Amino acid sequence: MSEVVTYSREGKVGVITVDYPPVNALSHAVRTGLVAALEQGQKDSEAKVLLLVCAGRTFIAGADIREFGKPMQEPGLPAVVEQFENSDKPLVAAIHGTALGGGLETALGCHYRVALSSAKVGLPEVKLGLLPGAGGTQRLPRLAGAQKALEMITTGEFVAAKDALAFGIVDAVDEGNDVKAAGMAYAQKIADEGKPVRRVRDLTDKLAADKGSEVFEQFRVALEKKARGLFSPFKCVDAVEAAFNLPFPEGMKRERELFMECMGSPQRAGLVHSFFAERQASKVKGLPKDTPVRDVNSVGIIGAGTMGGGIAMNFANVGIPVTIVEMKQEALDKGLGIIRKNYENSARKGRITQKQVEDRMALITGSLNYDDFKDVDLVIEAVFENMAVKKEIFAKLDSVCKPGAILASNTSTLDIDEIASATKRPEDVVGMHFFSPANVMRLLENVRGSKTSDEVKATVMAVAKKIKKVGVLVGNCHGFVGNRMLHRRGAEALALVNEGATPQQVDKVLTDLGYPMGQFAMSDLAGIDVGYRIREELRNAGEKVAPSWLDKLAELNRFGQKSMAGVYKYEEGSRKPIPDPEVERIIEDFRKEQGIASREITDQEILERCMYVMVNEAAKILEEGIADRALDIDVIWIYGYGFPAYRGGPMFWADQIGLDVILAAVEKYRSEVGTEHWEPAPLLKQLVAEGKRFGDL
Ligand code: 3H9
Repeated sequence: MSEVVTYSREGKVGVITVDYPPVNALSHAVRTGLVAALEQGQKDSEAKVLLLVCAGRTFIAGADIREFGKPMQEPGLPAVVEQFENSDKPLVAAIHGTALGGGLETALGCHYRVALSSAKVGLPEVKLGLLPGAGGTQRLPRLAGAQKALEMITTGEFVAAKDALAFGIVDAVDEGNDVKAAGMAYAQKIADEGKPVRRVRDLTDKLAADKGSEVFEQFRVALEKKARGLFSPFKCVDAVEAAFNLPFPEGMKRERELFMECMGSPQRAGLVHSFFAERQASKVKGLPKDTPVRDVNSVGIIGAGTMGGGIAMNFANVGIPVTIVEMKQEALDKGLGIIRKNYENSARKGRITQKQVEDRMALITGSLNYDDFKDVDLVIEAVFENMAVKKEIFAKLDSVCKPGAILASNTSTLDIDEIASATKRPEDVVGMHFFSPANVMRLLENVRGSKTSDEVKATVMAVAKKIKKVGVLVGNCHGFVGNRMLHRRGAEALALVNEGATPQQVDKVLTDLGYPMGQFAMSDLAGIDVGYRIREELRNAGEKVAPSWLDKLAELNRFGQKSMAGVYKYEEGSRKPIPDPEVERIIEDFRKEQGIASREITDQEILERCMYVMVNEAAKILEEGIADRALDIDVIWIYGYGFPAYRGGPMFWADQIGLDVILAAVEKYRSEVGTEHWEPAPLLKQLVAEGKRFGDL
């Protein structure tokens, strides 16, 4: 008998229990165990009804993702589910936690389903570049109809138990919290009432109702917009449609073909890498699992600007009280007003209730006095990027905050050690770099200073999880990981335009790669004036900063989206960048002024220069230990800058291109472009010499 799946009998009920932590994934051992336990149940003459239930925190959460990309070992999941459905004895699935992917498909192979009210069900395969491949696309529509099945399968979103009941996916919801008891009670009822087997594959009424419906075409059209560049969502629609057009066995064959197409796609590999990278990033190299974590039950924020306000919302959203300190009442009122407006917008869109708006606002207190930080567990400074100002703030915090309070800076570039030097407790100082808009973007780049204690590092990583962010711990250098790489890409994008490309050509190459926006559209969003001010400050301080056509835009008050004109122009109420001939003229004049002869630039050159320069910089970042692993860099780019998860992050992408190809191009651009940042990273050279990839590090 398998150790991970057991069979036992209680009265008339034969109980099949899966116990395979952490999430009862359908590994080979579980699949084999399920078949063996089912056979035992069939043979057990005392068992009138069979119950499938899981131990631990959840029902089966899906196929074992770790087995993807390896040769499949029999029995495959579709065959296991088929055997369950073929059972002559009624089979009940009792669901708690999450029944996901192959887990829900296994439950759909059972004849009845009961779920705890706290449970959720879903077919999230699409998020891994797949489609449900064990009958989910054929069985779910037979229970829930075309619209619901398409919604669930193309988005991968989970559905709460009570909604699953309304959609016909489960037959009963149990309000208790003991899944075994709920399953036993339901199975007993089936036995007592002598209910027959009820195979989902034989249900036809929902199929008849939706056959030939326009809903499939509508989904395809909507996906063109929503799932730009993605492969599997369209295959999901094809597979669900097959349920309506083909008899069940042929529908299953069609599902299999489409599933295998997805399985072989590079997008599947990228998305599975992203899934594991995200989870791996939370396990910091060199930080023991049992590192003590400090309690963070109250937070202080300095600055009620866009960043400070967004950061405050993250804490209020999870019930943690926040005190925001500003210099002037007017700025404080404005900031609090914006937070309220953001919450009310969410309420209008139905994402939260009006009561939640009030509850969250009640957790946020404004103040003009640093003394109000004296009891808080964590303070996050979110004022503008100026070292002198930050040092002054940290010195004040040092004198006000209680011992053990964590003092964090949201700086996006500045030296954490220098900031920490303004205090007598550098071990409590850390960077917590949120990404704009801070209440939306999932990345939290936590920056360790040279003296930051392990306890503080572990705590800020735990805080990330608590506020539902993806935390990555990185080292201290100018721009840390994300902005240091972005800076290289920005310089290269600018150089490409100087040499003859148009901003829209550069941006299109980046959006074609899958970024939500290009470099110049991003500058317009961030504000052209921001970079201009920084360059001017440097120039005033006597540093040599090359002139740029972006300076000319700023001098013409073309600040970007906020002034309806920047690198692009914008129409009232729209964020869509529109190329502007006026800007082309400004660029052309700039080239003449600088004596630059414009040349034709290919999209391939743009792609290589914008991406390879980042990869080369990332190799230096790894070498310097600023990032611990290539996967940390991937996670930063996916969650902080919208790098397409289906390409697995820039490092995974680079591994697919081939590091030898990238090194050759880096060497070529070093001689052609000549700037210092094209100097090949020694680590890149070493990996190429050893025939290795970033993934091997
Ligand atoms: C599928 O089913 C295909 C079929 O249609 C067809 C087959 C033919 N496999 O997220 P957490 C690990 S595709 C292996 O931190 P949470 C995870 O790596 C699959 N491992 O916890 C982590 O390990 P570690 C469809 C898995 O409570 C640990 O479990 N299913 C799997 O925040 C805890 O995970 C999905 O896509 C897996 N399937 O969230 C579900 N799932 O501790 C994917 C998790 O070593 N999973 N692990 O880092 C999830 O959405 C979340 O993990 C879940 C729990 C909601 C279950």
